[in-house]
Amino acid sequence: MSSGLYSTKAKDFTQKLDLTKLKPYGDTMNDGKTQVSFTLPVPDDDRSLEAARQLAAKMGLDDVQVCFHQALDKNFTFYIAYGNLTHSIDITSIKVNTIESEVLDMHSIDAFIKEKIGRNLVVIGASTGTDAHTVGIDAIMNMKGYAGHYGLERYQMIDAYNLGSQVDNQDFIKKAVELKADVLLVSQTVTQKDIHITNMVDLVEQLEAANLRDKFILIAGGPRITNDLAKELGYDAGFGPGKYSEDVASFFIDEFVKRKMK
Ligand code: B12
Repeated sequence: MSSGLYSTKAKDFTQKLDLTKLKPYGDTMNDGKTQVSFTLPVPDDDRSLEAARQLAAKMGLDDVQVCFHQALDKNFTFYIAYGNLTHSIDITSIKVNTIESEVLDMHSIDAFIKEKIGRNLVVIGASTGTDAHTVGIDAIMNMKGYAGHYGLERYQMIDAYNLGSQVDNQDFIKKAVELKADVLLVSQTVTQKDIHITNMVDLVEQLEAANLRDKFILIAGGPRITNDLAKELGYDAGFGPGKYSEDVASFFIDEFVKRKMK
C-alpha cells in the first residue's frame, strides 16, 4: 500500500485513454501528474516541509515531492508540491448546461442586429453590490476591448452603457428603466461568504417585485460564474473566464429574436 508519500507501488500506467477514468496528463497517459500550491501559516523549517508533503498526500497525490518552499515572512511559508493524482473522474457522466448560440464576430453581430432586429440594442452593465472589481465588465464593454476582443461600446448596433462598480441593485434597475435597456449585464468577482449569490438573487427579486423581470435579458459574468449557477439563480445565462463580448452578444441577439418570435 502506498503511504501517499513515498510509493513503492510499481507504476502501471496504461497507455490508453479511458474517458470514464480521466486523470491529469503529465508525460504518460493516466500518470495523473498534478501540481498544487498553497501557503501554510507556519515558519519555513523541516517539520513544516513534512507537513506540506503530508497535506499534499491527503489531497490525493501519490509520490509527493515538495519541489519549492519559500518563507513569505517569519510565520508563513509558500509551497509547490508535485505528485500523481490518485483520483479520476468519469467525464462521460458529466452534464453541463452549455450556451447553444453560435458565436459570431463583431461585424456579423452588427449585421444580424441590423437585419433581424432593425434598431440598436441597449445594453447596460455594472459590477453590482459592494463589488469593486471593474476589469471583467470593462473587458466585455470597453471600446478598446480585452485580449484582442473589442468590447460592446465598439459595436455599431449596440448602445452600451458601463455603469462601473459598486452599483446598487436598485440604482441599476432605475437606470435600466430610464435607458429602456434590452439587456442587463451583471459582473460579480468577489465570492467570499457567497456574497455574489446574495447579490445576484437580490437583483432578480427586485426585478420580479417590480414586475420587470421579463422586460430584460439578464446575464451574469465573472471568474466563478457558470451558466448553471446563473440559470439556477434566475438569470438567462452566465459567462466565466475566457469569454468575450462576442460570446455574450451572440447569446443575447439570439435570445432577443427568439423572444420576439414567441
Ligand atoms: C485587480 C484585482 C483587484 C483590484 C480591482 C481593480 C479594478 N478596478 O477592478 C483591487 C485592488 C481594487 C481589488 C480589490 C479587492 N479584491 Co481583488 N483582485 C484583483 C485580481 C488581481 C484581478 C481581477 C481581474 O481584474 N481579472 C481580470 C478580468 C479580465 O477577469 P475576470 O474578472 O474573470 O473577467 C473575465 C470573465 O470572468 C468574464 N466576465 C467578468 N464579468 C463579466 C460580466 C459579464 C456580464 C460577462 C458576460 C462576462 C464577465 O469576462 C472577462 C473576460 O474574459 C484578482 C486575482 C486574480 N488574479 O484574478 C483579485 C481578487 C478577485 N480580489 C479578491 C479580493 C478578496 C478583493 C478584496 C475584497 C480585497 C480586500 N479584502 O479588500 C477587494 C475588493 C473590495 C470590494 N469591495 O470589492 C479575491 C476574490 C476572492 C473571492 N473569491 O471572493 C481575488 C480572487 C484575489 C484572491 N486570490 O484572493 N482587487
